[in-house]
Amino acid sequence: MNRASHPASKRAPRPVHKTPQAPRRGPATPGELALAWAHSARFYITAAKIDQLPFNELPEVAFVGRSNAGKSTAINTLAQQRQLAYASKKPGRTQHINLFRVGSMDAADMLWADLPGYGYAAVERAAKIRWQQVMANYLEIRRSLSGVVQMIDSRHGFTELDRQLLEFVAPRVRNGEVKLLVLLTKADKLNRKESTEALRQAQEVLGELSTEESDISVTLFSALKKVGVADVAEILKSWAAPPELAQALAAAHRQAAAERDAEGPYGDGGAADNGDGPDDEVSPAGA
Ligand SMILES: Nc1nc2c(ncn2[C@@H]2O[C@H](COP(=O)(O)OP(=O)(O)O)[C@@H](O)[C@H]2O)c(=O)[nH]1
Ligand SMILES: [Mg+2]
Repeated sequence: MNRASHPASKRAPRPVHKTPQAPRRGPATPGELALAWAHSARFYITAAKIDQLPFNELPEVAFVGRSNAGKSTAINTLAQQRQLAYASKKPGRTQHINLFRVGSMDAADMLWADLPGYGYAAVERAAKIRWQQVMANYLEIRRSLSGVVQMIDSRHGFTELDRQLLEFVAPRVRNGEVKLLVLLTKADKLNRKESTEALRQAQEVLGELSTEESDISVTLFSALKKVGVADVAEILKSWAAPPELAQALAAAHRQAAAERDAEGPYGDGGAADNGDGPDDEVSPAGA
């Protein structure tokens, strides 16, 4: 700003003009509530192997997708946090399963699991196969898995790898044990006609998994233009544990931790809990 032409700037600063906030009209919408819920997502634990995942009785939702499909961006956008899922492009750093807790601070009602992206061109074959095995194991046998969110680049549709991944969970999607939500990402890059066609093609692929019991949905999604974000948050929130269950599990969890602490450093439990880290017992994925 040019001072000379604004003598007013020499006087006491004037209050910054702000557009008055529109008065709130009534209670929050379901979409707003769901976004507030998703915003509570916080980092919980990272596991390099499936048997390092904690035993979990909460519904667990796995985010999967080909590398570069927009998975990290989608998670960050849903949680309205800039860096919840690390958008690292380095394959070596992303080959972990990261768990997040979602829901109220004292009683989470869901876990999100960010699974390694698949289909990196740069990864050597042996590493690729190993990680496909980890994903297959997780998707096939993780008991707490109650939903899968699969990110598919809307411009490319389902690739062979995307279909292979779906095969791992297909039995449990068909019998309704695992719900499936497909996000057609980067939808801002499609025009109306292309969007319709992308949806149609996805529905055709997913039709093969559809049964009386299955719960499968697909939506266009754009982190950039905020398309589908609130809808996705609403769907995920509807998969969360009911409050009574979440509170009962949290209470049981606190009690178990207190009992372990009471045992002291020489008890069966070994070292006393230092309090900075998850205190869940570690057990195989199928437990
Ligand atoms: N135009 C557009 N680009 C996106 C969107 N979401 C992600 N991207 C871009 O796609 C690339 C891959 O995204 P990223 O979240 O890292 O993918 P990931 O490998 O699946 O985790 C990045 O360059 C993002 O900026 C979107 O909604 N619209
Ligand atoms: Mg990523």
